[in-house]
Order: sequence, then structure tokens, then C-alpha cells
Amino acid sequence: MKIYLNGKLVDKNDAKISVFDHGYLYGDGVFEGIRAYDGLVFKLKEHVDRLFESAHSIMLHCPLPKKELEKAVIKTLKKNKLKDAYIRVVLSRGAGDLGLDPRKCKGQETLVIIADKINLYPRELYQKGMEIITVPTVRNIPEALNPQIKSLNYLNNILAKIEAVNCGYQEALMLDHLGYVAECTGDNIFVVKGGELYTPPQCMGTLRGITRDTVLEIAKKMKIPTHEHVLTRHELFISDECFLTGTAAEIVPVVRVDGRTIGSGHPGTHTKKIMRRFQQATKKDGVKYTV
Ligand code: PXG
Repeated sequence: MKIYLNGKLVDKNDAKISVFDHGYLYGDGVFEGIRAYDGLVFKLKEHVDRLFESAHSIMLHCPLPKKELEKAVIKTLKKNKLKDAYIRVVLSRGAGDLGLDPRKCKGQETLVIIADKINLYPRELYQKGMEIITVPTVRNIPEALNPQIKSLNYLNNILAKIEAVNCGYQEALMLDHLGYVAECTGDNIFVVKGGELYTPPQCMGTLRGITRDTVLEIAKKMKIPTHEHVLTRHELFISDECFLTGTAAEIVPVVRVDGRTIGSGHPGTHTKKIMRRFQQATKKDGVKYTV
């Protein structure tokens, strides 16, 4: 496997960065998770735009302009001969000293691109649906660390994941500081009620997921009314259908929340239709390449 590291494609064993990198010392950096489907990088431009927005917000410079970064992603995929892949772009502050001050990172930022295979959950989970649980750890408040910044500091989400796993669940439902539904640890959440689709607005402690946006577009095309609206746990419990969206997980039906059965207890008809339409979208919305 070859890894893109600061302009070079190097062997996995040679892809090394400094222990003084502030990405490692403090989580001072940003990242993106992107997927390629059959030689097409899905929503590449949207992912690169979001990486630049996250970087801008933390005053972090990307050594490559957007178009060059897109090319670097494609180059990494081609080098690894991957038509289907999960791509991780990581941009960190680079090596500094043992202090927080980012001005001490005088050298180059660290830019890494990893292209690999990923299967987050077993296939049958997508047919049977998932059970999730609300965890005590609430999502970071936007005034402290805005969830729109896809930073390398994922402890908030990791703590939630640990709490879910400790209770025997694969995924955690995170609330915001006001007690409204925010999102899961690496996925946005949707419900269907009375044939209409609801998801929390991005201001409520949720990342504006690219899969989330894709699902909203798909639903509009399917003439399903969509609402970006605050949701309570009660509204999840009494929904007809529920599902999660994310680049890594794609679309995961949810059939139980905190022990409450959702709808029939099986993946819903709208959910299954949206899953099919999403699969079709992955075949056209992106940047093509050949291996
Ligand atoms: N919310 C959060 C907090 C995320 O980290 C999403 C929603 C979905 O966004 P996209 O743009 O991918 O539709 C994410 C996605 C994982 C994993 O292992 C997921 C993400 C990052 C790292 C790992 O599931 N981000």
C-alpha cells in the first residue's frame, strides 16, 4: 500500500510523521472521509470544500490548492489500483514544540492521504436494521468546538462510542446540550413520520454530512417532504422509520432506539427506497478515474 505524505507516495511502512506533530500532540488538524465507487470518487468536490472550511475555521493552511488536492486523492487511488475505496485525507498543523501555540509549528503542515478498503458493519445489519442507544455524553456545544469543524479531536464522539459499546450497542445516539437529538458518533440521523422526512438542523450540534445532503436531495426528487427540524427522543420513538447516514456507514436502517421499536421493527419502505436511490447516486455524482 502506498500512502500520500506531503507530496510523495511512499510505502505504508515509510509513512512516518514527527511525534512533535500537533495533530498527534493536540488533535490540531482536520480530516475528511471520502468513498470511491467503481472508479468514481463520490462528491469529491464537496469533501474538499468541507476540508478547506474546517481548515479555514482553525486557521490552518492547506499546502495544496483545492484542485491539486483533488488530483492527489485520484493519484493515491490510482497508485493503489483501487476502484472501490475509503479515502482518508488528514491535514495537521505539523511539527512544533511542546506548547499549544500553533505559531511554533514553523515548518510544513502534514498532509496525508490513505486509500484503503472499509466495511464498517456486516451486510446483514443493513437488511435487519440496527439498535442504538442514547448515551450520557452530549455533543460538543458549538460555542466551544463547533461540530461543523471536522477536526482531529474526536474524543467527544469516541467517548459516546465507548458508552454505547459498554452497553452492548454498536452505535450511540448523541443529544445536544439542550437535550435535542444531535447525531450519532460518525453519522447523521433521519426519521420518517407520516411519509415526511425529518433530520436535525445543522445548528443543533450536528455535522452537515455530505451523505445527509445527498439524502435530502434524493428525498426532494422523490417528492418526499423534507424538514430540517429539532427532534426530541420522543419523536424518534414514535417515528415510522429511522436511519443513519455517513460516508463510511452509508445508509443504515435503525429499528430500535433505547429499547423502543421503531415502526414495524424492520427497515421501512421509504428507507429502503432511499437506500436504492443512494446506491444509484454513487454511480454518477463524482470525479471519474481509471486504475
Ligand atoms: N457526523 C459526524 C460527527 C461525522 O464524523 C458524519 C456525521 C457523516 O458525514 P458524511 O459527510 O460522511 O456524510 C460524520 C462522518 C466512522 C467515521 O468511522 C465517520 C466520520 C469520520 C470518521 C470516521 O464512521 N465522519
